[in-house]
Amino acid sequence: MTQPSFVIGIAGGTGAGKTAVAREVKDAVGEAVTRIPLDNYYRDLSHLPMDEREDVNYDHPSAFEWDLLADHVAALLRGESVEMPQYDFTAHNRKPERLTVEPSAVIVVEGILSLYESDLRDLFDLCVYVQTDADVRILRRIQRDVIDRGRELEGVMDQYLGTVKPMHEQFIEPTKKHADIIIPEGLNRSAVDLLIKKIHAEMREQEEALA
Ligand code: UZR
Ligand code: MG
Repeated sequence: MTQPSFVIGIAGGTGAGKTAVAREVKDAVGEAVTRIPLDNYYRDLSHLPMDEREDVNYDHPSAFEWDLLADHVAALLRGESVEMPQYDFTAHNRKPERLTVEPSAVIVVEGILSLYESDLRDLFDLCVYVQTDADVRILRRIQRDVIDRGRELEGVMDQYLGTVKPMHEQFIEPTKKHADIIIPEGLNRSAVDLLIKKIHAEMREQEEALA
């Protein structure tokens, strides 16, 4: 497929509702949307033992392989398929297997620091920041890490205060200035509906340009 793509970056703090927005967009628009989770571009840490992997600061920009992600988005825009890495949160590491991603009309890059790196941002047609209060986000984070991922509450609290919160304030929150749209509380129905309308309009334009 050589049709041009509409690329959306969705950023925001942990537990803000980024993945929920991206999934909602995918459900509403369907096959034409490819989701690229930033998590999949955490650096390969296979060379480190587990105890050292546990100590990595996963909220710092240096944790991500930015060049690979930008290369992949650029390749999709050229109409080429890519081999997307997969991430394993339990192992704190990239999985050995990759997933083939085909070019599509809409690409959604979603993750805490999606709007951080300028080379990547330059590839985005629309920058979205999901803005949710820190108390709501930590409650969701506890729910996810303790209940869904079986972690100890103590560890989640230490990590939140030690890296998640300071990195949020230093690196994530400031990327809000790059946003074209700010969505309150993640799944804000009206905001997400507007985003979906915008995507449909862009897809119609792409189709008309090709006709
Ligand atoms: P979202 N993260 C982990 O907990 N373990 C890992 O191996 C890799 C990442 C966390 C990361 C960040 N931080 O806050 C969060 N820590 O995943 C980002 N610590 O994902 O936006 O879905 O919360
Ligand atoms: Mg998420």
